[in-house]
Amino acid sequence: MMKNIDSISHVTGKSVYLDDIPVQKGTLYGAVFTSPVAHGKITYIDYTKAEELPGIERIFSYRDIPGRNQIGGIIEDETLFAESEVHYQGQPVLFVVAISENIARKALKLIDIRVEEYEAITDPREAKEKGLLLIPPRTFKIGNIADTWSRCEYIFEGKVDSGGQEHLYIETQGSYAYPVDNGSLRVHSSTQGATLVQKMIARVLNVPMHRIEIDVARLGGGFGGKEDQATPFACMVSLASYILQKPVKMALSRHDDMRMTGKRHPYSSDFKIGLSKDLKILAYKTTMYQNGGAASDLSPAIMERTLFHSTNAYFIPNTEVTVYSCKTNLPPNTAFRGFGAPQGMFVIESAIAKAACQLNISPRLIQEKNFLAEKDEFQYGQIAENVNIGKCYTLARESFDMVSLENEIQEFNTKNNYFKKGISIMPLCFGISFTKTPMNQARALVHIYQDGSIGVSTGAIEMGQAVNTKMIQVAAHVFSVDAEKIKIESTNTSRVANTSPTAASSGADLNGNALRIACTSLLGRLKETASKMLNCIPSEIEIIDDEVYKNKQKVGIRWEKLVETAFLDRVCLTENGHYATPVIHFDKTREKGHPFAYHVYGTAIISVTLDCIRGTYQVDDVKIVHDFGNSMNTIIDHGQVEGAVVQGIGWVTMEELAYDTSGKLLSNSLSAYKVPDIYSAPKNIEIKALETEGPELALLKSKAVGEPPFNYGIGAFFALQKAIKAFNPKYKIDFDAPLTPEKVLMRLYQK
Ligand code: MTE
Ligand code: LUZ
Ligand code: MOS
Repeated sequence: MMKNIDSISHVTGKSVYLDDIPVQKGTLYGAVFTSPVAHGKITYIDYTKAEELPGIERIFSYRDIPGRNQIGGIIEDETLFAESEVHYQGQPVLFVVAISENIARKALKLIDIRVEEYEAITDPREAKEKGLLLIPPRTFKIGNIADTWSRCEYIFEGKVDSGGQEHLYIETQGSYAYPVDNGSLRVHSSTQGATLVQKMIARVLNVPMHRIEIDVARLGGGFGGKEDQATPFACMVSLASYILQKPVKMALSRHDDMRMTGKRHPYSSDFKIGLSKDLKILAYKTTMYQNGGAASDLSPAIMERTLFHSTNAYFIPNTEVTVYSCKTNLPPNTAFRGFGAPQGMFVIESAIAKAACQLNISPRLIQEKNFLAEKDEFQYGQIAENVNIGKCYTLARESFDMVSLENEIQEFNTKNNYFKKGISIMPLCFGISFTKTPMNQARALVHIYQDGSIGVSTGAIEMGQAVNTKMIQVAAHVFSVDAEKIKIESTNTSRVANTSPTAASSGADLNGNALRIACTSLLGRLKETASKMLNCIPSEIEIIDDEVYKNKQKVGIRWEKLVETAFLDRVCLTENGHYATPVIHFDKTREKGHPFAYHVYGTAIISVTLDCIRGTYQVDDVKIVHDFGNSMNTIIDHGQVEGAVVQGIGWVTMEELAYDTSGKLLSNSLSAYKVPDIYSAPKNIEIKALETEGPELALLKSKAVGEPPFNYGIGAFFALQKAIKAFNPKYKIDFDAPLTPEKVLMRLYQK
């Protein structure tokens, strides 16, 4: 199995990130001056003193923008620099450019600003009450809940809260821009969305997109945090570079990155669930309040994915799910692995946990009664095909001996007074494709050089998920040549244009299929050359392991010779491949369609041990059956599952964002914001693949893997909840994630 091509250069420090690009002579450095209050009107601003500081080149405000002061992608509601009003603490107001980063940061302290403060709102329900919505609410429904409640044997209601989450990519946001020929700019950006950055810079500068070249070597992590939010920083350095005609660079400090950028959306929700006597879920209604922050950013799309995944892996014949996207005075919240799906799944799993607790049964009994089956209709109209949830669950139940695990835990709990264990099952169904159909397209540009080596450019951005390794595998597979022959170039908008962000777990699917198409077409040309050389027809030719075969016989012509001959014969050795996912469509006016190419399924069993004196806990075991399809790289795919699970566990257990009443982020450093480390990661993660052929629409039948397994982590919440309940039967179960040790302790001794 091919290893991640970056692994050696990562551990030896040779991989190039934004900050490793050698800077040009005369490069200037930028720092951002931001709003000190969460909501208000700027009544006075004076930066003459800052400008006089030796080494300061210039300070930019919205007045210096030659084009539009607007960087909103889906909704145009976000300025690059505040004009008169400010809407969150950390909102960019000015961009200071100096001969060094130190001087630029020093100048920030000399800026005098006065803001007339308005009321700041941080709670989404309060925002909704006041009519502060980013976009109108949306509702997905199927069947008729109103007529169903009366038929339900049991009805339960509750409230569910889930918190935000800091991306904590190791490389902070940053960008480097410099003028090139013809009034153009070349911009290096740590972004998942090169074309979005290009488009917004062009908008801000009022130049055509062809003047702006974006180049991305790789990111030190993105996790969604750089799908939209790399853009403002790239726009700022570009503005300064364009006006000054000098190279300008900036990278946020960790602290600035944490306080200025958006995070996973916190949600607050109400649910009502109705079950029959035999535990079939007949009706489910939920109203969710998404904390969008001060501008839309990707919130409308995230809201949509919450709606799509609000019933997780279950078929519920009558549902009504509504999401309000609420405008608050926090930094605009944004994409984060799972993209709204985890928030939706947490609510349905909470509803099931509540029902099970009230009925005094294991939630598993409700879960297994309600799994999606073949040809069931999703709320959004897509008919479920190749449904693997039942298979994953059954395999997990059998191969991990789920029932004995439950019994062992029960036995442990009867024998131990101050340590309690809990176990939970987390099923998964996650749709693959951007929910906005037009985004599901990609291109790849392939050059075969005269010496037989191959250069590949695609729109995919490497951020640690090893998409570049998968791209090499695709080219090596189609040509049947040694992977050493293939080089993946940086992601560059001049080589591959109009890219979708590398997101929605579909980076490999979309770009890999474009690459497969380009390589297949080049292979056809090379076979034609070979057939001429060997006096036969192209269909008699094969290339296997760098050698030409005719009718399954080796003919003594190596790949290099074939390429050289084709070149001398003036055959075009360059090809552009284009891929657009077939089949998918969605009609927003009816909220029905077939938005996903396929779904990813799985089942996780999570168990925890709780120290009932201290409230501290350990996740012991995560046992997973995951539906990889026909995994093209099991090492990489397992790594993706492990990383995602740990990140998911972090979200529901230890990662707690705290703001004060003025909207200031208190958990703005790693001493105050706890992320999973090697000590808090589960002691054991066991991953078993569900063996299937894999769907045609996945890259080489290998399913997308980036985001779906994040959701397994949610199970840690319910496992902990059960451990608390085992210690304190009086604990009235509630749903307020993250379940930090402090919150656990309070619940252990609740009366
Ligand atoms: N893995 C690493 N190491 N670093 C990342 O930033 N991002 C995740 C996932 N895995 C991420 C990662 C997210 S949010 C997505 S959408 C996918 O990778 C994107 O890559 P793919 O589409 O190629 O799977
Ligand atoms: N980004 C996006 C995403 O623009 N649309 C999506 O559907 C999506 N899904 C997951 C992650 N990012
Ligand atoms: Mo991932 S949230 O789609 O970048």
